[in-house]
Amino acid sequence: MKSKNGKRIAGFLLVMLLCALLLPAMATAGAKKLTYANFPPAPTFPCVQMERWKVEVEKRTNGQVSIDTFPGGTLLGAKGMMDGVIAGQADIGCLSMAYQPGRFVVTNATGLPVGIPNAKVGSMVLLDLYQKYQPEEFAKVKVLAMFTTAPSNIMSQKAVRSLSDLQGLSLRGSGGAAQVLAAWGANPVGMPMPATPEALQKGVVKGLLSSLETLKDFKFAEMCPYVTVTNTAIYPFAVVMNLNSWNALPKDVQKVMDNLVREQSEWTGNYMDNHVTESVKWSKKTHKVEFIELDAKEKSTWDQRLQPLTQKWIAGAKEKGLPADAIIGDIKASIDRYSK
Ligand code: DTR
Repeated sequence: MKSKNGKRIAGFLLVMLLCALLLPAMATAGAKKLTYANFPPAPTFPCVQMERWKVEVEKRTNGQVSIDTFPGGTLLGAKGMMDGVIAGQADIGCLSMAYQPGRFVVTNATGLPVGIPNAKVGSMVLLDLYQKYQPEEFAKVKVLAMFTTAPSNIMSQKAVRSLSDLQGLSLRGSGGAAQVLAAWGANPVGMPMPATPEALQKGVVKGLLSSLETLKDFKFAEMCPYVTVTNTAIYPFAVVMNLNSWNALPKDVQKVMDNLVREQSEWTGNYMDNHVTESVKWSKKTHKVEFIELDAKEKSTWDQRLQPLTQKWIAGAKEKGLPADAIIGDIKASIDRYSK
C-alpha cells in the first residue's frame, strides 16, 4: 500500500516536472519569431525601450510572437540599420536618424534648435510630424515607434563657460547637433554614439553634445567633469519593420503593434526624461560633475548664432520640393500643444 502510494506520488511529480520543463517551450514553439536589431549597448535607452516593447508585444499577443533582441550592433550597426531592415537582415531595427541627415530630411527637422523642451514632448511632436507627412523614405518599412532624446548639453573635459571657450574645440555631435556645434564655432566630429567613449579616451574629441542620460549610461561623467547647460537640439529615433515581415503577421498581431505605436513613443519619452533627472543627480553626487549655467546675456549670444540654422534647413528642404514652412510651423504648433 505504502509503496503504491509512493509510486503514485513519484509518477505525479514526474509529470509535473515534465510539464514545467516542456510548457514554456510549447508556449513559444508555435510562436512566430522576429528579430529586433539595435546599435547601442543594452543598458542605453534605445535598448531599454526595445526590451519593454518585446515584453508588451509577447504579452498582448498571448505568445503568438516571440522577439529575439540584438543590442550592441550584434545584428545590424548604426549606419546600416535602415537598409538592413529593408533588406530583411533583421525584421525590426532601431535607428538614430541624425546619422543620415540627407536621408531623413523631414523627421530630422525636429533636430533643429526649435525649442523642444523634453523627450516626452519631442517624441509626440516627431510622431505627429511623421504621421502627417508620411515621408517617402519610410515607404519601404512599417514604422513601429518614433521618439527623441531629451535636449542636448555640452559634456566636456575642460570647462566651457563662454563662446570663446568653445572655439575650435573638438566635440562629438551628429546631424542637428553637429550643425549647432559648428554655428557656435566648435569643431563638430560626427560618429555614432557607441564610438564616442573610445574617441574621448584617445583624445580624438574633448567632449560631446548630447542628452544627459549618457553621463550615466556611457559613463561620460567619469571622463567629462563639466556640463554646460545648453538644452538645445534633440536626436530623433525611429523603430522600423521590414514590410514583408509585417505583411506576414496575423491581423490581430498587427493590431497589437499598431496600438502600441503611440504608447511606446510616449513611454520612451517619459523614460528618457526620468532617466536624465536620475543621471544628473548621480553625476553630481558620484563624480562631482560641475553644471555650468550661462548667464542671460551669454545665453542670448549663443541662441542668436543658431537662428540661421532653421532658415538654412527651410531653403534646402524647399529645393527638394518639401513644404518646408508648413513643416516648421507644424513642429512649433505641436511643441506648444504638447507643452501645455
Ligand atoms: N547622441 C545621440 C543620441 C543618443 C542619446 N543617447 C543615446 C544612447 C544610445 C545611442 C544614441 C544616443 C546619438 O548618438 O544618436
